[in-house]
Amino acid sequence: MTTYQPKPEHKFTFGLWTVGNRGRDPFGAEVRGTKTPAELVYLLGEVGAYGVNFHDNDLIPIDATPAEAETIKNSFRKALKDTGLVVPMATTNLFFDPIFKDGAFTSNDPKVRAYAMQKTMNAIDLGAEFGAKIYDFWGGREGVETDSSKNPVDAIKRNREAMNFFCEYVLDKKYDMKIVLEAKPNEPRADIYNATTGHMLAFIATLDHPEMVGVNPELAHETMAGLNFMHNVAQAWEAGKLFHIDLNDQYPGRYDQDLRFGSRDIKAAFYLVKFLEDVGYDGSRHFDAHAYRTEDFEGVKDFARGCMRTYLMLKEKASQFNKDSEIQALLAEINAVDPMFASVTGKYSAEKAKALKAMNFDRVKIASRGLKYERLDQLTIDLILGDR
Ligand code: GCO
Ligand code: MN
Ligand code: MN
Repeated sequence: MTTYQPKPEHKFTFGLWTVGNRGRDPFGAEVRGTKTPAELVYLLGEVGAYGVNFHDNDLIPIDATPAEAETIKNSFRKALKDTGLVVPMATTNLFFDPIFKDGAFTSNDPKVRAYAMQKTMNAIDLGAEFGAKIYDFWGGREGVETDSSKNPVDAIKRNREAMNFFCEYVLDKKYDMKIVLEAKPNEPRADIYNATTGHMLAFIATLDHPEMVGVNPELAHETMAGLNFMHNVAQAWEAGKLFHIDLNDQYPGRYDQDLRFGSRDIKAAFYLVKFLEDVGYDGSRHFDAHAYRTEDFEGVKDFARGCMRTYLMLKEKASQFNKDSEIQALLAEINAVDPMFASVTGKYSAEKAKALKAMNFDRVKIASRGLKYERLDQLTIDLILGDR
């Protein structure tokens, strides 16, 4: 246990809604009691987390009076001070209250859209008050059950108008804050707009302040859509848009499971951690998951510790992979550079095109070479399972 001790530099964060999750599901009631935000901060301090994130209403109930809100904020602030935890990210709950049953910014009702804007501005203020530098938008209700009800182009335009409005609001208020967009294909709506991280990247390019907006890819969400999460993260990173990440685990083709990080597909988790560590991603590693419904609050701590421990074990495996001479020799062979082709590829020129067209390729001979990926993959498995 001691070797894989989480430290602030690892930037492990949890949401109040994750460790505070009471285990309710569509078929059963809560199995755990309620803890106050301050109590959850102490719990996170005990397990060694770096930060805590919240939705406006995780901290302050939607119908709290200003005086009640002050009292809650004061005990939360004290808990942060006592534990040294920080608040790197905040977000708005735009899905729980019945008013959002047909969406928030994409609702067909202008009153609902205006209320969602007002609620979000107040929530941005609350996030800024606690030092959040990342503001997350997960549009869980921004979708439909029936396409008779809404034009998807209108939905895109409404979403865009809202995001442009909030960028200007953040600039106007001079908050040191970036916005992240979190995609999910479905659940709770039958279909959610901007269903994947790739959609979000394309959408961001159409905003008035694209430089202020990045993505918050979530492992479970992309896996629900049957996609390779690490590839999507890599594309976001390459585009300079990986500002945040939601880690958990998930079986493909199922409802949203929010399993403990690394508990389902350990190999996919390995490639993901290796990617994040190799490129030097320095944002939060946010675990957007929750403990099994079988657990009490001791089990919640086991869950939280497990997420971080698995991440750190995989981080060590990733560095072992990078130092493994047999694996590296294979990679060097696979990636060997041939100077003969370097001169005719790359950026286009008429001369290169001419030279390339004149070349002779022994197609059959080139294709007959075995690539040793079976050996490479088994070495990776050996390493993950501890036999290297
Ligand atoms: C989900 C989402 C949420 C968001 C959270 C922050 O599937 O429920 O992942 O947990 O991340 O609401 O916006
Ligand atoms: Mn999720
Ligand atoms: Mn999430």
